[in-house]
Parts: sequence; C-alpha cells; structure tokens
Amino acid sequence: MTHRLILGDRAYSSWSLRAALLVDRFDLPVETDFISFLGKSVAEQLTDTPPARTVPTLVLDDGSVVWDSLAVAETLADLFPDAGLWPAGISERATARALASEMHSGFAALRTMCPMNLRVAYRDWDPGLEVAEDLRRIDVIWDHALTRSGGPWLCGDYSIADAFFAPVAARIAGYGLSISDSASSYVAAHLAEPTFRAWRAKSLTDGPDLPQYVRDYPQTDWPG
Ligand SMILES: N[C@@H](CCC(=O)N[C@@H](CS)C(=O)NCC(=O)O)C(=O)O
Repeated sequence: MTHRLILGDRAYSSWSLRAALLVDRFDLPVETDFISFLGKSVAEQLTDTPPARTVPTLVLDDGSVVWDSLAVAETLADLFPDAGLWPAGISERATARALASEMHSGFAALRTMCPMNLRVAYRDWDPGLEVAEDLRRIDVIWDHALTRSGGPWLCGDYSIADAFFAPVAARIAGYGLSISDSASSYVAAHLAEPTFRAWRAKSLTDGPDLPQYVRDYPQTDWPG
C-alpha cells in the first residue's frame, strides 16, 4: 500500500492545489485520487477516511488520516526528508514556516471575496477595503521574504511556502488585483511555473463549471 492524497476539483479547490503542487513538483511517490464537487458533499465522499471532511486529505500507508493542508505538507516533509519541501537552512525554514502558517490562518477577505477559479479572469471590479487590507499584508510579507531570498521564490528554492501561496497568486492574477511590482513578479513566477501550468491546463476540462464559484464581473483573458 502507498500513501494516498485525496484532492478536490482542480479548478476550484485551492487547498487541494497546495498539496498537489508539492506531490507533483517534488515528484513524491504518493497516489492521488480526486473527488467531485458536484452532487454529494465532500464530507459524504470521505466517510471511509474518518475524521476527514475536507480536501486535501492524506491517507498514509498505515491507514493514518491527515485531514488538513498544513499538516499534510508537514507530513510529506517528514515522509520525504530528502526532497527539500522546506528550505534546508534554519532561518530560511523558519521564514517559510511563518509564511505558510500565516497563509493557512489568514486572508479571509481575499479567500471569501475571490474564490479560486482557474477557468476565468476578471477585470474592472471593486474588491473592497478588506481585500485591499489583505493585499497590503501580502505585499509586506512577500517583500520581506523576497528581499532576503533575492527571488524568484520566497525562501530560496521553491518550497512549501510557495505552494501555499500559489492559489493566492492565482486569485491576484485571476481577479486582476493591484499589488506592488515585486509582488507582481512573484505572481508571474507562479503563473509560469510548469507544475502550476499543468494543473491549470487540466482544470480547464476537468468537469463542468460550478456556478457557486463564478462571479458576475467583466471577464478578460487569463493573464498567464
Ligand atoms: N483548513 C483546511 C481547509 C480545507 C478545505 O476547506 N477544503 C475545501 C476544498 S478547497 C473543502 O473540502 N470544502 C468542503 C466543505 O467544506 O464541505 C485545510 O487547510 O486543509
């Protein structure tokens, strides 16, 4: 038996994208299974893996269930210590952990107002003050990390911190949100990253459009 990662819809499941990027980009020997966002709820589709009720969920080869994306990332780093999921240096790793943790627990306005949707890009809409506040904070912490690392990734080589911010980059790009020049370069690095591009390409034909993720704003071409 191998480790198994259960994921949601490629176009819409931002938490799934984080875990999937780690498995794909680091070429980890983990099987992936997908559940649908149509019909039955996610929790109803996960009754064989209690107490999971959301995706991503990682099921270890001994049957242990890891039901939260940050714990999934940490567990993958434990299982594959030579893969380099976290930066090797203690201070870079500390920064990467702070970044991934803040992403995991923060930016509620951005996440609520701009649900990830890799199939469309919007323009000319007003995200409001709370999203602008989230974007200001994202600018600050990205700039802090990128100044230290020299870019293009937050803490040296691509790491869990970058995978955690990939869906944020996709939202900034897809909703046409205003950010600083250095943050824009970081978003562009995500849009050009081959693992992200492969995931997005599959998302375009992976099931029907789901109306709950679609917004009634003017649309434009995907910027990547
Ligand atoms: N804190 C969780 C959140 C996971 C989550 O909310 N996943 C969404 C998909 S992106 C989900 O499964 N939603 C189904 C539901 O809430 O019923 C994590 O980090 O993994």
